[in-house]
Amino acid sequence: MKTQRFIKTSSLSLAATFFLLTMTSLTWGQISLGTSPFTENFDGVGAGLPTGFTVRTGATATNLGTTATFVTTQTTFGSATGQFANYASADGLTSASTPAQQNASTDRVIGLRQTGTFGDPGAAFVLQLAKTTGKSSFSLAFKFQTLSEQTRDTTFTVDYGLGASPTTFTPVTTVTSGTFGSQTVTANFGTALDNQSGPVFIRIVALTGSSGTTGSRDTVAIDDLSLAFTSPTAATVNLSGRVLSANGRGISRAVVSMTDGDGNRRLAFTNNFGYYLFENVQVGQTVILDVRSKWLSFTQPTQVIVLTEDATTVNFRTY
Ligand SMILES: [Ca+2]
Ligand SMILES: [Ca+2]
Repeated sequence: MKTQRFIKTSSLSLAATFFLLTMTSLTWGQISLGTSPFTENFDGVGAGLPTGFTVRTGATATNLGTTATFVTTQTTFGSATGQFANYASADGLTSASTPAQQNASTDRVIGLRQTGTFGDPGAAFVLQLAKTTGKSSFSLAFKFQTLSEQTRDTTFTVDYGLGASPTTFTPVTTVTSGTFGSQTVTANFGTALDNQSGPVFIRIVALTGSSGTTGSRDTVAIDDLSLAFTSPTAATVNLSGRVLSANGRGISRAVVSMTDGDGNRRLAFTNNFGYYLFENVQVGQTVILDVRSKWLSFTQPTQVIVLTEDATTVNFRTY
């Protein structure tokens, strides 16, 4: 059995508008993925963290951690205050760049300075995806930067947890702070994040304490994050039918036009038996079919079809 749905065209109702607004508010604070890749350069962190990003302390392998304050004030590499803050990116600067040069940089990052009482261990940069339905093969790339090299080093783990409040996190790769500058980190999630109907958390987290027993911790940061994934290419279907006289005879050389969801129009002529055919029409969209003739009038000259599979009997009849 074919499934064709004929829908009435009507203006968006108040109820539908309210529903859409509600849907938007449900995903507030999470990243709603569009096309791949999702990217974030953090250059706007002077106004706050981007949607879907949090900074946390108290994170462990079984605990997401508690949301920490992000300091939006421009902070310099040498600041010894334990906090997450808005720093200049290492890109284009050196460890000797002055505070004025750092503050002049529009290339910003989410930075972290750990101390004995702040985030060592347990500091985490966290991004939250609303869902990954229909998406697969996730891989993450970002710049891990050391902005101030101190005696101790900290190893950060890239891990992920699934669901609204995950208590299990799976490590994927690690990176350790070092000399001033950027390291590019890539994390391939395989199929682990595919097609999740609920939230997905990805963390860059200090699960273990910094190395060494004396001295300060490095100031580190993340920049230029990119999350790539694949979306299935939409399947196509064929749309066909006949143009018939009132007594059921096929009408040849009738013109049927199809307007797709993007407003593109295609034309097809009926053959000697009244059959027309549109091939390779993207499934899942609503199309409008029109039949026109100078000499004939039709009972239903316009039909609106929601394409879910091949449609083979979209017929038109004359009076
Ligand atoms: Ca940046
Ligand atoms: Ca160090």
